Amino acid sequence: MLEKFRVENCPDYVYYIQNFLTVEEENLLLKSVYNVPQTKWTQLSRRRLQNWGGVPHHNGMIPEAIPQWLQTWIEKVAGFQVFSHLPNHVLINEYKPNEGIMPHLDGPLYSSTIATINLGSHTVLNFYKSEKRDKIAFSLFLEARSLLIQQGDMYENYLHGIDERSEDVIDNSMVNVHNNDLISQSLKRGTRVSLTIRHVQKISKIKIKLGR
Ligand SMILES: O=C(O)CCC(=O)C(=O)O
Repeated sequence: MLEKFRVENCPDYVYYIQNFLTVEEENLLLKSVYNVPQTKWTQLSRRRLQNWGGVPHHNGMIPEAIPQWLQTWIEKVAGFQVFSHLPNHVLINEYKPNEGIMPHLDGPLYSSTIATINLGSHTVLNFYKSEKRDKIAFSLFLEARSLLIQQGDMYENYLHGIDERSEDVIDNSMVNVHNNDLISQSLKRGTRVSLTIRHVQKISKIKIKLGR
């Protein structure tokens, strides 16, 4: 089912689905993301985030109930049958223009499949070979309303990061761009919200219920 969305010219496996959400679904989801108590946000120096399902930890994540507005999207993505375990965690990141994330590996806290729902603005996700961290190996152009799925070699062996920029010039290093009209265009970034859906492998026995 996913094969037609497979991105070539990069390591196995990357799937990219444009317009995975409608504009209405995107607006509804953004409304839910911003309709949480301020205390749910963790402010970092170059972005802010929300953890849902618990806070992943090497000693085991203490699981928390995931609200229905997110569970619905977990189930839609899991419908592609790419996960060996149903995801139990969603990390929501918000990036303003000029914000980004340093190249990193997600590592063994998670099972090796990640799904990312992209809302609000495009961005460019850069990939680096673990042994050559100073040079971009290739990039992906992520449009608002798209879904990205990464697994296997991509997950295990390539760092990913987002440069702190206010605009991106589209070029051929972005291996999922097939529309030649986009090449050389300079696109201004808006506020982007990403939902990273994953399975945290180690769970603590303690349970916390929402609404208590
Ligand atoms: O926003 C994204 O797409 C990347 C997020 C990410 O790499 C992370 O939170 O570990």
